[in-house]
Amino acid sequence: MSRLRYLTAGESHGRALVGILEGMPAGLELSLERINHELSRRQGGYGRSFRQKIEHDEAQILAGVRFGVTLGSPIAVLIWNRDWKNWEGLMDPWHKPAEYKPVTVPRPGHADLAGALKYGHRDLRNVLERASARETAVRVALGAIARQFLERFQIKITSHVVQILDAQSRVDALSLPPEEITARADESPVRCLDKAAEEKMIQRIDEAQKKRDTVGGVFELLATGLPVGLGSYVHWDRKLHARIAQALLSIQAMKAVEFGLGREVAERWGSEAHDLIYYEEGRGFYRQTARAGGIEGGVSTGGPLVIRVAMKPLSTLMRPLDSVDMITKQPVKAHIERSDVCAVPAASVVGEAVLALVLADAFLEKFSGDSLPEIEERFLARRLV
Ligand code: EPS
Repeated sequence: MSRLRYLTAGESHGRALVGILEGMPAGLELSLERINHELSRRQGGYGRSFRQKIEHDEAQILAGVRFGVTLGSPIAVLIWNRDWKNWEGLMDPWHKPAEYKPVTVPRPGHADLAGALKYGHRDLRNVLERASARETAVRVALGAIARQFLERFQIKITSHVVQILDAQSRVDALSLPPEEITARADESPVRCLDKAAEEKMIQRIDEAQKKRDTVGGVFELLATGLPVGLGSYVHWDRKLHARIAQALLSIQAMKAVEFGLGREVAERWGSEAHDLIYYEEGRGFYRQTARAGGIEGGVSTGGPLVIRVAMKPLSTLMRPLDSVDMITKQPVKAHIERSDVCAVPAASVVGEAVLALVLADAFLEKFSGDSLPEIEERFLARRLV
C-alpha cells in the first residue's frame, strides 16, 4: 500500500485489538455506528463458536478524528476483547501463572508448527494467538473507514456466499443492485442469496458439527461505481488485481482468489473469454459482460469488480487430526481450541473490508490530495475519454 497503510496488533485472547490507519485525507465525516455495524456483520453467520456470544465488538477511536471528522492524521482504533477476562492469567504480558501447561501439539493446517519452528517457540499459544482470525475484527473496523471514504464517490462493495462444501448458490448477483445483495445476504444465516442452496449449506454445517468436523467454501465480492484507471499496467506491484489478491489471501484461511471467470477462463476459446467493447454517446465505453472481473492489464475498467475467494475448512477440529508433540516427538492427536465449524459468512464481511482498503489506496493514488475537497475536485475533473 502506498497512499493508505495500516498496521494491526493484538492477540485473540489478549487485552484488545488495535489498528492504525494512515493516509486517510482530512475532512471525511465518519460514522461510528457504521463502523460498529460492520463489526456486528462480521460476528454473524451460522456455524460460529460460543466466542461470538461473549464478544460484542465495538470500536473506539483513539486518534485521528475530531468532532466526527477525519483530521488527516493517523486514525487509531481499539476493540476490547471481552473474553480476555477469562484468559487474564494466561495472556498476562508480565507474569507467568505458577501452574501453566504450554500447548505443544500443533494442528495440521494451522500456523502452529511452521510458526513455532520459525520463531523458536515451545508453546504454540505464542503462535496461535496472533495467527487467529480474531485479528480480522480490527481490519473490519479499518475497512469500514475506507468504505465510508469510497462511498463519497459512489463506490459500493458487497458480498455473498456462493458455496459451502458442495452446496452452491445459483443466483447471478451481478444482475442485482448492491444494496439488495447486502440486504439479502445480511438476512441469510449463511449470507447466501439462493434459498435452496442456503438450506443445503446449513445442513452441511450441521453435519460438520455433528461429525466434529469443519467446512470451508467460497464467497463472492462485488464492487460497483469504480472509476476507470485504478491500479496500473506498468509495474508488477501496481497491478490492481495483484494487489487485491495479495490482500485477500492475507485473510486467515483464504486459499484462492479468482477474478471474473477465474480459472474457468483457461477452458474457453479466446473469442468467448473477453469483454467486448462498445461505445455510446453520453455513456462512454462499456461492456456487456464481466468476464475479466472488472480489471484488464492491472487497471480497473470502470465495470463492476467480481472476485471469488475460496476458504479452507478451519483447521481446529473437535475430532482432532493426527499430529506430533513438539516436545516429546510422540504421535498424538492435535490440540483442541474452541473454534468455529464454519466461518465463510464472516470471511465474506472481512473480504469486503480488505477490498475497501485496497480500493481506497488505489483511489487515493489516482486522485490524491490531503483533504476530501481536494480529492473531489480531482475526481470531478477526471478524463473520461
Ligand atoms: C475468532 C476467530 C477464531 C477464534 C476466535 C474468534 O480464530 P481462529 O480459529 O483463527 O483462532 O479462534 O476465538 C474463538 C473461537 C474462541 O473460542 O476464543 C473471531 O473471528 O472473532
